[in-house]
Amino acid sequence: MKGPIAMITGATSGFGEATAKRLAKEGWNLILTGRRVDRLEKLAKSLSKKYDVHILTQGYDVRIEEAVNESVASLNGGWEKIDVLVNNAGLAVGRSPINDGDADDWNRIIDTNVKGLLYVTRAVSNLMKKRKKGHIVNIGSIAGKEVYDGGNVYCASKFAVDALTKAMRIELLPLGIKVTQIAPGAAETEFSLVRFKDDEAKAAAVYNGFTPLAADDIADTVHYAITRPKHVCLNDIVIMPSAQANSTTILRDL
Ligand code: NDP
Ligand code: 8X3
Repeated sequence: MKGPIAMITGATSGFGEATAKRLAKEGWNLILTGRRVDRLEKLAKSLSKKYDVHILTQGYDVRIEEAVNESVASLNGGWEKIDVLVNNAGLAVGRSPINDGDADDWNRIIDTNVKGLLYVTRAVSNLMKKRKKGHIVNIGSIAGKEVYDGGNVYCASKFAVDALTKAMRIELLPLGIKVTQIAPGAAETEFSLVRFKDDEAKAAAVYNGFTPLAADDIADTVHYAITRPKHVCLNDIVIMPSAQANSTTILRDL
């Protein structure tokens, strides 16, 4: 296989899908993961037809520790030589205040955004350790920098990603692994549809009256971060729509 290898979690939609498209265009071979296998296969087929790269798909739920371990352990024939891991799979579910919170929503958020990221990171960093090189990019959020009303558990999960990124940077340093966090503000993907449980009107209202980030903006940022020289690591990138000053301040033209 010529060209580097990137593994992207959550490549069926949004940032993950856009990053897959961007990296394939730049000559990266890709391991694409997510639960919706039909989407993974369709994407893999179209990218390998369009570009001279190899694409491997692995359908699993990052919340299932054994599934993550088995999928990563099954990589062979060169696929185990992962250069870049993009820990992107994640979600928010609900916007209720804590006193009205649904424990199922809380579990989905924490199990995916925190524990899933840990399972994938442990498995892949041990592959990178063997080659004494690698780069892990964690997709955090502005929600992991500032708390907002109704953000509670999602914010806590992204604050955890922020803390884990810092911990990884210390602990994976001797293994030759660089660690970057990209923390975006509002971006129009399937994120709000998932958060509002398929309520399209509520999801669309999030982006009313301003231009949010697009998934391609994040793909561009991932590509920039992973193509810096060996001696340079971008530790933490906060990327916002120009109309958004912080978690709660958005200039809307309504
Ligand atoms: P999307 O909903 O469009 O994409 C989320 C991706 O995560 C999908 O590919 C989905 O795949 C995957 N995913 C979710 N749960 C699981 C799971 N249990 N196992 C495996 N894969 C899973 O949203 P975004 O692209 O916007 O979100 C990507 C990341 O960016 C998330 O971590 C999100 O928190 C973060 N983020 C989003 C922002 C935004 O405003 N959009 C801003 C800041 C950060 P599938 O359902 O097929 O499993
Ligand atoms: C997603 C952005 O502001 O909806 O991480 O939490 S926000």
